[in-house]
Amino acid sequence: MKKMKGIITTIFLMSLLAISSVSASIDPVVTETGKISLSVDGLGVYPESSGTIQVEKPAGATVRKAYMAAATIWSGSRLTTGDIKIDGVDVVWDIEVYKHTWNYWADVTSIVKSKIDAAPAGRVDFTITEADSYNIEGEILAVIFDDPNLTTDNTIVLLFGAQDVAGDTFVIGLAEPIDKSDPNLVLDMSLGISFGYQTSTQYTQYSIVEVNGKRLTSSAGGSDDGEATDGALLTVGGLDDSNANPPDPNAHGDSTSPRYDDELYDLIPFILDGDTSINVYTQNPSNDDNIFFASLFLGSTTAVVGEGILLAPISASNPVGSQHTVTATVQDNQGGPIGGRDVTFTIVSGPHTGQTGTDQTDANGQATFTYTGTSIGTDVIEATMVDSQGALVTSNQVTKEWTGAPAAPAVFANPIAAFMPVANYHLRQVNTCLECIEENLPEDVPKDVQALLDEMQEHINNANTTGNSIYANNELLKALKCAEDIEEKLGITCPL
Ligand SMILES: [Ca+2]
Ligand SMILES: [Ca+2]
Ligand SMILES: [Ca+2]
Ligand SMILES: [Ca+2]
Repeated sequence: MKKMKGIITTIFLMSLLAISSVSASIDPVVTETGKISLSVDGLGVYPESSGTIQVEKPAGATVRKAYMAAATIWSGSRLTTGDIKIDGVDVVWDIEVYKHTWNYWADVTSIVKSKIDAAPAGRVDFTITEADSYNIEGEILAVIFDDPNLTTDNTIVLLFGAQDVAGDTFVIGLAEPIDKSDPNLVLDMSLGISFGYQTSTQYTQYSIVEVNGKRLTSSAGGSDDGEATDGALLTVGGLDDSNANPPDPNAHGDSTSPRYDDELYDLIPFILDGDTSINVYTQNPSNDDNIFFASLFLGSTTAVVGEGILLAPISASNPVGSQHTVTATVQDNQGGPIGGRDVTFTIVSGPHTGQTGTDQTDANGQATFTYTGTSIGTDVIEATMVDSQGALVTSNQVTKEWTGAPAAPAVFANPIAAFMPVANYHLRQVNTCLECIEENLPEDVPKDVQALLDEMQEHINNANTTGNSIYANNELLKALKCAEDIEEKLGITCPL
């Protein structure tokens, strides 16, 4: 049984529909891209009814979004508004999922943002209060920061629901192929699990995770962020954990290290250079772990999980007067291409704001939009489509910087088909001179130089339009003479 409560955003609407159509699995509920970072922490308390959950605030960062996920004990009772409080403020649930436990999701941005934004960099503490501590296993707080100190666009995906113990797969589609040589590349995944119990005498409860068909861990679970007692069993990869992977992906832990795995993972070893998707499979053979949360931090990467739309390239810079093409890729829940889907492209800010275009995806799920830059500045472009659930889905945003055109001498020489080889030789010389003059032309072109450029252009035009190669050659020689004069006036020597 699922129920939606509260005010929901577009992205929530998408995910709610996804959750209600898929029986009890984790699904993406939030995808954010930009100069953003992520803080995740968990808490499980019992017999106490309150404890501290933390946020790590980067210097100068502000909260973009914050979410709480919570779970009850196995076969527990439903929660209602205020059963969990953050600093005394009632958490109002947006999504409720039941499988073996009641799992909850809430947008808590309005509760935590002002305190975090006002706090100095570092740890910020929040007091969590549980109305019935035994019934509530624990909480996860995930905060997405706008971080002005970042230089790359990152993607953060948060997934919520309830894992199918028999096995669930989700696919992360990437806007651009993975570039493993990129020093900023980060592909960290964390899992949030409740009712996991791993002690020095009990380490047979675990979940396995496979990435692109390769085993990542066989020891996910435990009460790393809580206590080893019912009512406090919670773990999530996050603060004070390491993205180092379990050394032996097949080990279940032992009496000395029952909690062999902190649920924070590095997916880079599991992907290949050029990969455009990541396949994650989770399963719980012991049938008593509730995997209800996952986060993905994709540093220097833009991505989408589930049915969605990606726009590329992420950024580009060219002089005005040139054309720019962006490509949208539409994928289904399995990461496969969706063809025949209408895509609308919109320039949402910048000098070309308001320009739009539409295209339909091809068999590769791709649609394109091309426009010519006429003004200097940076455009922000996005693409939208209506997904199979009828919800409007917006892509990541990409930027296009239009720079000042190189001081254009207003002359050009194109390859001329009618030319004899000798004329082509002179054509190459003219082009070489033009390039050199262009590079050395001052911003304010002197009148006498402009006159010579105009004359040069005329000779080139004559060469271009005649069918007579001898005449064309003579015109090019005259153009070269102009170039010589221009060089003299500019005080430069161009190679021939
Ligand atoms: Ca509790
Ligand atoms: Ca942890
Ligand atoms: Ca663990
Ligand atoms: Ca780890």
